[in-house]
Amino acid sequence: MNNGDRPRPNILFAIADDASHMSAYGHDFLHTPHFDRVAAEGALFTHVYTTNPKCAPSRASILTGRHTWQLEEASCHFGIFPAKFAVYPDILEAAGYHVGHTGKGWGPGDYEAGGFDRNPAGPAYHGAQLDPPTTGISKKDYAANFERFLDERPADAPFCFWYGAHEPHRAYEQGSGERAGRRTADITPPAYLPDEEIVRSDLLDYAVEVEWFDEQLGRMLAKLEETGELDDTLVVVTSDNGMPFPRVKGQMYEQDFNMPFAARWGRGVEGGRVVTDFVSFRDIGPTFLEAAGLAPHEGMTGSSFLGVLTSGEEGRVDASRGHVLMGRERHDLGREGDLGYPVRVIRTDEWLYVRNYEPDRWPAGNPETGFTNMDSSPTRTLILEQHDAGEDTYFDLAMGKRPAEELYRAEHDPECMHNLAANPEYADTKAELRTRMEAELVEQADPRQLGDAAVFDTYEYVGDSSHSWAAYVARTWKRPNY
Ligand SMILES: [Ca+2]
Repeated sequence: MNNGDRPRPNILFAIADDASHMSAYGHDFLHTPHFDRVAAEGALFTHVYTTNPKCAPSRASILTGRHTWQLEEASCHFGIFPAKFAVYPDILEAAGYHVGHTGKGWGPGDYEAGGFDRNPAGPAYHGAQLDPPTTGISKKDYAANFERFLDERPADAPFCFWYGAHEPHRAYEQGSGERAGRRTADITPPAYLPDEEIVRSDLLDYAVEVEWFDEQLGRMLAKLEETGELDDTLVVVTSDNGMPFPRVKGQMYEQDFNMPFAARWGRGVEGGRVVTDFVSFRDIGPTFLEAAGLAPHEGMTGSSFLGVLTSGEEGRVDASRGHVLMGRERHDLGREGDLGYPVRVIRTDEWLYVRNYEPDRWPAGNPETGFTNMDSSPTRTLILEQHDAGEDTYFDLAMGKRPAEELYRAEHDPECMHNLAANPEYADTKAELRTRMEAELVEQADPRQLGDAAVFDTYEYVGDSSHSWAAYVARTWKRPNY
């Protein structure tokens, strides 16, 4: 479709860091009135998926409109972002948009080594700080940075702004949720985490951080209302990957990459709708370009869902949007040889099929160097203490080695607790999903599917290497006794 006679909109893209929950979905242990407002006055999506559930590769797919295995070094965490991949903020800037970002843009990783001279999310607007009453920890005032960005806008230029909160990424101030008046009795942990007081309290700490993200979003929406521009702005709110708890962030289950997602555009999007179309993060860039009246970019392999947004319809709007693919390669270091844990996944209306290519490796780091592919947290500590005491239910779920194939009825088992891959009743289903996924990976030129799997482990890691396998070997090396 084309953009008709609508003026090209401003674009406000708000992305939380590690949030799985918003109250619009019925998650009642937190309150996100501003996300909920965007959803109520626009569209609430139920099936939007990151390409890769870790900060840097997820954000790279958003910016480039490409799948994670189409991004070379930018497929990895703490890697290099090659500038040969065009990013939508640059394309919009060339078309006359005023662009900028605050907080966390693309990262972590090195964009300068890849040839960018600024963060691929756009020029940075940082600096403002606030002292929130609930925790006493100074926080970034993203909304004030947004106002400065607006003040610098040339007359008549539309804007494109990336609001990348650092929240609810860890670390948290332990107990901040309870001190803010939340009760651990009001929350039930998911089935893959121990139902213990410390886990409930950890989830409440996470909740107040999600709410900070939302509160700042609310101030940005209020500013746009004040200037009379809210209805001329396409507002999209989401998160880069699932919550920073064991078996979620960085892993390969439904709640690790099914993201909260709401979009509002007063002049273009009819409100009050729930949309079930499958959308991949690589579809976001193409959508912004189409909203701006631009032709699709040859470097972007995702497809615009602007037509879904502006259709006024709900439920499954575009019948072709019935599945997505996800995957991962190397995230953090710490596995033997610093190799990645490669996975590819297909999610259809009913099923989640997971292919673990190296089942002999540990999925979340390893016991020798620590489980470094899992953020440190009170919940992680509890599970490791249980493991030391011989209780492995939750250890096996989060840190344990996994079979080469997993199959979940994800629509009915979103916590992915019942692996049906070994059940003969579903052998045909599993084979069909695998065949379909592999054919699509070939079409998308995934090096792993084309016989060049080793390339992913050759990419440079630019983060802290103190948890690397080499550092572990150096620390534990003993002089031979001779
Ligand atoms: Ca993240």
